[in-house]
Amino acid sequence: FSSLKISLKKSQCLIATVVAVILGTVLGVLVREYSSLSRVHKHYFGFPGELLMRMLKLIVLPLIVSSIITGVAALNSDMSGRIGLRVVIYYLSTTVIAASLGIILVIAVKPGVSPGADSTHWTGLTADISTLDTMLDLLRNMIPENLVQACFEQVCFQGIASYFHVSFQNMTKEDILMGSYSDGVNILGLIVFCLVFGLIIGQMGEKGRILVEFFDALNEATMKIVQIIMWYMPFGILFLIAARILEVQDWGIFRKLGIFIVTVLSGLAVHSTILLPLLYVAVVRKNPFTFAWGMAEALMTAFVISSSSATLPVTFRCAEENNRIDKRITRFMLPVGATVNMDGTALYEGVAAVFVAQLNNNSLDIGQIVTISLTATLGSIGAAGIPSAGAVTTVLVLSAVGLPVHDIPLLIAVDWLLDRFRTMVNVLGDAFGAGIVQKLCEKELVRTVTVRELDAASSL
Ligand code: DAS
Repeated sequence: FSSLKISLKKSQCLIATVVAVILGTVLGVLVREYSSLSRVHKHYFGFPGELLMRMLKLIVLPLIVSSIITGVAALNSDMSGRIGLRVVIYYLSTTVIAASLGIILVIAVKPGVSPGADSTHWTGLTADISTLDTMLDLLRNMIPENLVQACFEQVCFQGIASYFHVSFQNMTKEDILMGSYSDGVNILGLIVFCLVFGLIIGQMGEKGRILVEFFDALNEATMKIVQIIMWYMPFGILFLIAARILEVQDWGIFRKLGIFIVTVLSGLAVHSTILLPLLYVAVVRKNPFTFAWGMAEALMTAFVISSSSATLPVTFRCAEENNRIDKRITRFMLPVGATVNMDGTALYEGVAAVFVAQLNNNSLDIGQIVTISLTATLGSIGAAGIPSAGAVTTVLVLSAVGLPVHDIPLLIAVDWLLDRFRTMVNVLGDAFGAGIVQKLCEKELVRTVTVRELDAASSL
């Protein structure tokens, strides 16, 4: 019933978002074609959308910090280290594969490149000095000197600066590589810190409990704020789209957006119908499509409500009743997976970042491509299992490589559709993961049962 209630609420959100995109488009075209408004007045159209972008940027940091720490701290709660290690290896490997697949596809398809334009959008594997600096910068920024200053002053400021005052084109490549680019990458330091911090407090037992509960509460409060932002989103989107249409110099943007959607959906299809099933067959030696069919109800729920977390009750039931997965695996993996294992989101963020670079004629070197795949992976870990979380953390990926965020409204305009498919793939990845880890940990599970039975017997 709770999923149904959320479905109805989600449908209201969905309808409002689609109506906002349509109205924003109509408003933008009408003002652009038939009004004598001056450029200054047209600029005010963007103000409600500007507020939405500031809200999204504001919520990125608390969302990532609380989501990662809460999700990772649970990794050590009641599962042996060996099982937890396999879970982490599965989560990270499938998410990196998804992000890499998305980047390969978007570089091949080039949805953001105008016809006939120079399509060499990345400088290939030449490890010149700037690429080496980029890689060193990447490692250096994983250990920021001052966490608070590194994130609030540079990531937020950098994002807002590039959105509102310093347009991307005005920056020189040196700025991007050595200045704002390296500033933007500091978010990686925050995410790495949260991963380590979450693992440590998860192992501290009673002493760490107060911290785990604090970040759990922070995560819940943050998700409630995101829900509020989601209700404002249609209003903000309407004016964002209208303002973006007023700025559009090249109507080919809609053709590019269409190709972007096809690129994302193709990547999600390849990942969910080829890569994940192959991994499942390789380990479990059973028919992956029978397994996926057993998850059908959860996948449909995920499509309708666009939230991995809200789908959890259905995911549990499908995994345990239809696919016979051990409760000790599902109770641990599915809630954590819904928070930190998001293959669909990682793939989307990789595609979206390169798409924005193509739209702005920005050439990416191998260091920035690696940064995008890494940040898309880490950003998906930080995205919560709620509607449009992936759109929020895409801001993070763009900031990490110094890309402008003024194209986010275009991505948000189609997010109501892409989010559904991303969420389906996220839920499917979590379910396949539970099946695979169960197979890999058969011995531990049997041994745990035996030990538990022995304890029970001896206590009689
Ligand atoms: N809607 C998110 C989820 O619940 C996915 C996303 O926004 O990318 O998994």
